[in-house]
Amino acid sequence: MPRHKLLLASPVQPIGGCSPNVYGWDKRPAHVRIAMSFLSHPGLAFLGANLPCDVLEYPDACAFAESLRDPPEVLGISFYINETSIALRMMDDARRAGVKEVWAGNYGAYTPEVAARFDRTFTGWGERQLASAIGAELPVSGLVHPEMYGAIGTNVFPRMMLSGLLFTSRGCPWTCSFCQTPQFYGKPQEISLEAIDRVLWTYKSRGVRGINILDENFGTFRGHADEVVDLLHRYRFRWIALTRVDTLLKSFDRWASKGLFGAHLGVESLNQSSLSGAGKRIQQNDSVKLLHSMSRHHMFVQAFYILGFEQDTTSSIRADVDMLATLDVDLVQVQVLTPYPQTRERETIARQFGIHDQELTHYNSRHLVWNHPNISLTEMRELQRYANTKLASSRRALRTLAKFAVFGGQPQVSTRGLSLVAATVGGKASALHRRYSASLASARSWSRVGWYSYEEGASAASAAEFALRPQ
Ligand code: B12
Ligand code: SF4
Repeated sequence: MPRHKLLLASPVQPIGGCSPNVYGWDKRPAHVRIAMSFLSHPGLAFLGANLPCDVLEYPDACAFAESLRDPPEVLGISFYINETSIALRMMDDARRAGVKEVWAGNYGAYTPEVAARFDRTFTGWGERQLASAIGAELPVSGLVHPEMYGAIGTNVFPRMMLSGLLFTSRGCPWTCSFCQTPQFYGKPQEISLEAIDRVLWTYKSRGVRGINILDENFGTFRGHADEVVDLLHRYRFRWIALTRVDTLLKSFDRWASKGLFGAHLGVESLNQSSLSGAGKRIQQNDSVKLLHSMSRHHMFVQAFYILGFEQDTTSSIRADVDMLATLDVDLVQVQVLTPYPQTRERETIARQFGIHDQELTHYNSRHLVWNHPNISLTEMRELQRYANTKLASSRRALRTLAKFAVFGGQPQVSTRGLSLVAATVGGKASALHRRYSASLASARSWSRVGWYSYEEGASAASAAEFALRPQ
């Protein structure tokens, strides 16, 4: 019997029910645009599937207030660093409502100054730590992989496609200087094939046809990844994976023959000196080569692209963006290099250039918070706009729709695409659409307004409420 009545929640959202569509961020969206939201919160879903606790995913203010009417003994909040002020406000509300302890987890809990404000913090994988904190046992049969969904769609079609989310490994063995992940999670580990098989079977039985693998780097454990790929192929899924350019290049032919439909790729930069400086150890040529191969197969590509490495200048960034715009990439998530706490990047930047902005709400990869040697704040904003206008056009969105509906991720025009879309938006998946109808409606609302990150939204008034210590 657990010792505590525990509620786990993610931060209060202006639109509840799903994660924000962080891809439409500039409020001047193109006529045709692609939108993606998560209907499940992976961190909380894993904890909820393996431990006795209640879970509140993506609440709006009303849902959160309602959850405190009969207050739990402990509230655990899962938040990212830029959501810190929301988490602190939730903590205050919870205490006023009679909650005895407030705990924090996820990357938000990794900021030392923030951790001190909570009764308890958890960094890294939570299941084992939380089990011991509440005196509960984890399932004897091993970690349960929960059923979780994401939605992708467009503003020009009323239905969104559902995909099953899959994690096959945890952690990352690489050590890119700007990234918190390796330190935060520690040694990478596999998720058992049994757990993966069980959840894939569930997705299949619900009529899901597409799988979205969101490991930090799918393929880290090559043998294990190959076995997962065989399973995906056996279930006849089309799948997309979050991975690195070098990892995908090594396995491209094999994975392409077994249902690979696209990738979320950390391209980070097309500027070789920036890549080397960040310890990224990928080659610019490799990124371009891989993107060409994926284009030949009409595969979906989401690229993470970082602006503002120390070597970058306004003209080098413009040249990079122009080059990126010639490549067949569907969604580019343009991020401004941010010195997140406890990274090598933060130490170096603080020492060499100084960090002028300690306001955590701005640590969302969209603000230049440090003194860049070559680029001013105004220039960076302008470059972000330039990148967004060039990379998020209606034309590009139409090309993406064709990849899904006309090619289905195949080199030639294929009826598989339409059948995939038809099956995923309705057909056997209809029951799933009904189950998630409220979250899907929220996802469509997000696609209309575009992401307003917290500093722009209702929480802006309290943006200065909490900040890092000046460096
Ligand atoms: C899915 C995802 C998203 C989703 C939503 C995720 C969500 N939580 O709802 C979306 C697309 C919305 C998103 C957005 C962003 N993301 Co993101 N995202 C990811 C991704 C791909 C997977 C995260 C995940 O689900 N992991 C799996 C789950 C099981 O692990 P987990 O969340 O860590 O949860 C475990 C533990 O942390 C712990 N735990 C978590 N919460 C709690 C709470 C308690 C009380 C306890 C005890 C334990 C506990 O237990 C869980 C189970 O073990 C990671 C990259 C990666 N592969 O890790 C990036 C990543 C987390 N994102 C990142 C970034 C930068 C962003 C953005 C800022 C990017 C942007 N500019 O748009 C935005 C911020 C959005 C916002 N909310 O403000 C960064 C780091 C963030 C940071 N350092 O704070 C990452 C690591 C990518 C990277 N390498 O740069 N993201
Ligand atoms: S950026 Fe990606 S590859 Fe590099 S350390 Fe972070 S998770 Fe690993």
